[in-house]
Amino acid sequence: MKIRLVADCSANICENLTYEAAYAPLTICTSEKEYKDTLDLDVPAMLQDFKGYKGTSSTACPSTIDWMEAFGEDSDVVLGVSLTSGISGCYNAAVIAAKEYMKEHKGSKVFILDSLSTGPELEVLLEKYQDYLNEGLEFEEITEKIQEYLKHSHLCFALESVDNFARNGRVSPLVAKAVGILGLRIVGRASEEGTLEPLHKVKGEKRGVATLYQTMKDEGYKGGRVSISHSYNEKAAELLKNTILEEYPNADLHITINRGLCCYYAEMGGLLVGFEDL
Ligand code: X90
Repeated sequence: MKIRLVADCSANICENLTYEAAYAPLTICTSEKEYKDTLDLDVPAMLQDFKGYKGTSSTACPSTIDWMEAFGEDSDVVLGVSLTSGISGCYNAAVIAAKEYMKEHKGSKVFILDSLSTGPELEVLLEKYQDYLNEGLEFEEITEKIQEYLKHSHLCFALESVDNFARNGRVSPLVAKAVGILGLRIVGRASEEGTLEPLHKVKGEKRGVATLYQTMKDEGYKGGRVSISHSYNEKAAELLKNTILEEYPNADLHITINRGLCCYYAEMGGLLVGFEDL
């Protein structure tokens, strides 16, 4: 039986997966260029281009064709997770693709979870799918259990800028304006509705990380699985990692670097953390 784990590229690259995995790409567009966030996108080069770029930019979710390609040529089972329907059409496209795929590949089963989140929370969810597969659970059991697990997984973030969110109308201009002050970081979470919810404004990186950890604990973190991702800010990611391990030395934790889409929205220095409250 051919099994595939699938997400969109906002999941970054999940190195802990032993099953075949694929990522449907979103696209980041400027008036000069389009960057399709596939595995071969040169993210540092894209960020370099953005440094000198003053024009408009936007993003586009994967097409149904992109999703179907990610499902593979002849998969029997596809377990997928998409970035939040609260701020993107990504999930919608995935659901249409899933129906089409099952029509074209008789007998195949495709399930897509609306994560109501993004980034490293998707990684946590993919790893959970993998646990269920390793336990030998059936497709239907897995799809039920992952929806239950979603109630126990969370995303928190510390961002130095939400300009690209504002530029694309994905947070209110009021929120964007409040963060725009130099040196301030916004610490928040993915809300129940799958939108960006700012909770605290803090000055400086150290305080940013401390507040991020406190926010994780407020969301119920107690030593379980964690995935940290960052936009070229290894120092902050390591600081968060050590803060977590100090209290929970056995936490199952790893760090990844954001790919194109997360780098674009979380912007340079941005730190994201996906985790379970179990
Ligand atoms: O064009 C599209 O459909 C893309 C829509 C937006 C994608 C957002 C990805 C954000 C990545 C930011 C972290 C905090 C956001 C939490 C919100 C749920 C990184």
